[in-house]
Amino acid sequence: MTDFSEWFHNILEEAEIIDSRYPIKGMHVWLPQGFKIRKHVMNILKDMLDKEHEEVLFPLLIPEDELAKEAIHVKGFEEEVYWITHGGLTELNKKLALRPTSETAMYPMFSLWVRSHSDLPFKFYQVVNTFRYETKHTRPLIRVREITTFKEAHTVHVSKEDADKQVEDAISIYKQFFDLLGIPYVITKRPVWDKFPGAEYTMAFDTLMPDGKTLQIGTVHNLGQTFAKTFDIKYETPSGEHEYAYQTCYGVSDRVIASVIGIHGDEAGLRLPPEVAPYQIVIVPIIFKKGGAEVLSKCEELKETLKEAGFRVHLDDRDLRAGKKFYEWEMRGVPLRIELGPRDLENNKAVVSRRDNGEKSDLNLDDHFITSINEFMASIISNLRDTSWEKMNSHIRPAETVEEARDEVANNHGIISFSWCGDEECGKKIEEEVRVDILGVQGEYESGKCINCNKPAKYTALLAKTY
Ligand code: A5A
Ligand code: MG
Ligand code: ZN
Repeated sequence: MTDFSEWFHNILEEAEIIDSRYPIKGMHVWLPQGFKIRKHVMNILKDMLDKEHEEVLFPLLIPEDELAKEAIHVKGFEEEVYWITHGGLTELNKKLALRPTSETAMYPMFSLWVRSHSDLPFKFYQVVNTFRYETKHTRPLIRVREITTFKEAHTVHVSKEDADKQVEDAISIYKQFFDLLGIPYVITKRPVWDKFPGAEYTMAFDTLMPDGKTLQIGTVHNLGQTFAKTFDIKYETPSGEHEYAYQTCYGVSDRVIASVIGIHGDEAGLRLPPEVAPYQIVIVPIIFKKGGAEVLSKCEELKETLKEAGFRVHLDDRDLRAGKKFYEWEMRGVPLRIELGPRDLENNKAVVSRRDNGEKSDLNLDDHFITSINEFMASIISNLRDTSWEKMNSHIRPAETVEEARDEVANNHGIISFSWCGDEECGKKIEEEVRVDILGVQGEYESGKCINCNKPAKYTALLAKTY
């Protein structure tokens, strides 16, 4: 991929994921193929969340006074909020914000709902659109002004320990989710100047895109008692006292779909993990002049068997050259293609071709062939996952000095790990000197010196050019 940005833009159009010609900057139309991928991706996550969370749906609009209540939070979002000022011709006496995120929509209600310790924990989530007037360069799915696939979970707990534990649980849910999609990630604790507005701390998942820039694909925030104090979310303890609750929230967006497309894609187009592919299998009959009807009816039979086994399968019986069909389905990322011609029919077999690695093999159409298909699917996702992790890991390099970090970044080596004292001023200096962002820290560091100030290092930190 020589120019990722151009590749990404083209594939969204060619594979009919998104139409970016909608006449508002940063807002796009989901097309049928994209919508299906989005649906399957979100269903994976929803199934995981549904085990312990309950799905809810809050209004899109937030009254100005509620949004303004949490000072740090509103400061963080003030330049990104869209406002509704009129109802028809009448000026509203209270402006209404289009949610940039839903803390200030939900928490006034949480304050009404939380009564006793026995009501807790609360674990809610919703999948909604949110609006952010982004000033950085917008890109479909990656930085949008209408985030159409905003999954936000919000939890309430009786103790700090429970909230800390919830952060760990959320991280483990997101790990499983990204693993199922084969998306590699680094997890860091964001520097204080980059945490979510109002949070005690933010844990973030970043992945590495093919152009060497990292993309934040998920965040988990420990909100402590900040919002509970602002919105008066209190519970009665067993001994009858009233205590402020502890909260967390965590979210992902359209960026997850951007990473599935961008990270697995290749020169020929999409390479979709079977779980999220609109069609998992496409059957292409190889028809010559004779024997066409028999081949077609065998293909129909195959399609029905695969459908009954639970696969999303399509029989492409259009009157087109097989090569043209191959090209098209490869571009759309269909994980498996089955080709069947008159010779195969005689031998009761077909040819299976994998999109992930291009390998072709014979498939005996005996009683066990569904087992073989299942094995192919499992092998495809594990191959996509392994190769993506290898690629990302090969672009994580250590740097001993600020100069070295700068060179590595300039040579497009992705993510740089380095020793850092943890000091805010020093960190900002590093960001300035290397012209990158510090993603965050990965844990306590035992020995060594900060690459910038030479003071004893506290952490191993990561930096990268970011989206
Ligand atoms: N309420 C919490 C969960 C929240 O809003 N967190 S957040 O601000 O970090 O957003 C959650 C996730 O949405 C981010 O991790 C990022 O992956 C994604 N996101 C943020 N702004 C976005 C934008 N303009 N376009 C696409 N995705 C975005
Ligand atoms: Mg920054
Ligand atoms: Zn330092």
